[in-house]
Amino acid sequence: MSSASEQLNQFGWDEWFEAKAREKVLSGHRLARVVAVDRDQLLVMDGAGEFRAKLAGRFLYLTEEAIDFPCVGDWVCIQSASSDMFGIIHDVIPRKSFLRRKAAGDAIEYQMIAANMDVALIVQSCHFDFNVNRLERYLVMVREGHVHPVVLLTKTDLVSPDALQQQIEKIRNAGIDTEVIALSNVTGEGVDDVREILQSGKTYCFLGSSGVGKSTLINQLIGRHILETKVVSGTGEGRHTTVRRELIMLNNGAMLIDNPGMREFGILGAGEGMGDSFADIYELASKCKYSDCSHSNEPGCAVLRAMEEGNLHRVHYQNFIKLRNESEFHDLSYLEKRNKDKAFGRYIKSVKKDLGMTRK
Ligand SMILES: Nc1nc2c(ncn2[C@@H]2O[C@H](COP(=O)(O)OP(=O)(O)OP(=O)(O)O)[C@@H](O)[C@H]2O)c(=O)[nH]1
Ligand SMILES: [Mg+2]
Ligand SMILES: [Zn+2]
Repeated sequence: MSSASEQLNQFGWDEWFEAKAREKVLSGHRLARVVAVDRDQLLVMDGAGEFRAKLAGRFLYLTEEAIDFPCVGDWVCIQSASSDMFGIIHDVIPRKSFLRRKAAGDAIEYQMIAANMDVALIVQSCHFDFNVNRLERYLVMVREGHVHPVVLLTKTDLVSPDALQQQIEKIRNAGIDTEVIALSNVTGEGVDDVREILQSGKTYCFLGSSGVGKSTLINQLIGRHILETKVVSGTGEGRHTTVRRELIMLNNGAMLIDNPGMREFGILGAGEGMGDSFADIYELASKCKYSDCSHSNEPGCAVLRAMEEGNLHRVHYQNFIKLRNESEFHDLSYLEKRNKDKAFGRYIKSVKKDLGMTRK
């Protein structure tokens, strides 16, 4: 390996990439790793530091698939004169591993989450967010991308040791033998166990629903409050605190990527994965007057009635609504479909009216 690439080892560069890069890197180009992507601007880093870069016109012209554009964690070939404001990215080095999800919509199109990750930390809160089906689907996605999974169960301070034990048993009973670390960002219990798995030169990606404590944990690992976190409101409007992915380097040399909570998690079918935690609510929902009842204010809503009559706990209900709003239920394609249906309905109505077909 050349001395220039040796400098890159600290960022995860190794013989594998070296072999792949041989034909790609032209003289006058250098290698850098993508730290963040902001529309057409990228932040990259190499041994000399961080700098901004843009895609070369030829690369833009030749690249058709969304997944072939550089994402966080990618290695890219850059041409940069020291006086230039922006480096120019000419190529992306093949990916050793990747995390991707299905883009919203019916077409099978993927969106990159991050590239060249060593470990995916799949985060679930053991307080209401816990769901084995969803965990399994994350595991499928992670393994498919050749990334090593570790499961983190957060907020152990909010459940009894028995409840936590039962959740771990559920995971094992489902045949999942992945390492599980239980932790609380409040008491600090388990945080050192996470710290222990973080190795210099390796890259770790945090995945999981909004509000489970990903950014809070990363702040603890950094030892400084650099990521924004937010108090989860009772009803949780599904506004995400983390909106941007960025590669962060820890003092010990490990690299981390925070992620916005997954709203429309592509590998899930609509509503799948929520079933076992909220079977009682689905049972009630089947008795609502309207089949598309949102259980928020509709007349004849069996869920709201059960709550008024004291047969359904308000906190359980609120968690259902919160998770549902965050889940693929309310992803773009779903909203789009619904709005289109509504718009079409209005159109039909207006046509009927014009034709004098509406009954008084
Ligand atoms: N009780 C308790 N609260 C926690 C714990 N970890 C995080 N929280 C709280 O949960 C809320 C959400 O935490 P975040 O770190 O913003 O969650 P996130 O996973 O980054 O959420 P997004 O950025 O929206 O994906 C904050 O109010 C945290 O203080 C924990 O272990 N126990
Ligand atoms: Mg966050
Ligand atoms: Zn209802």
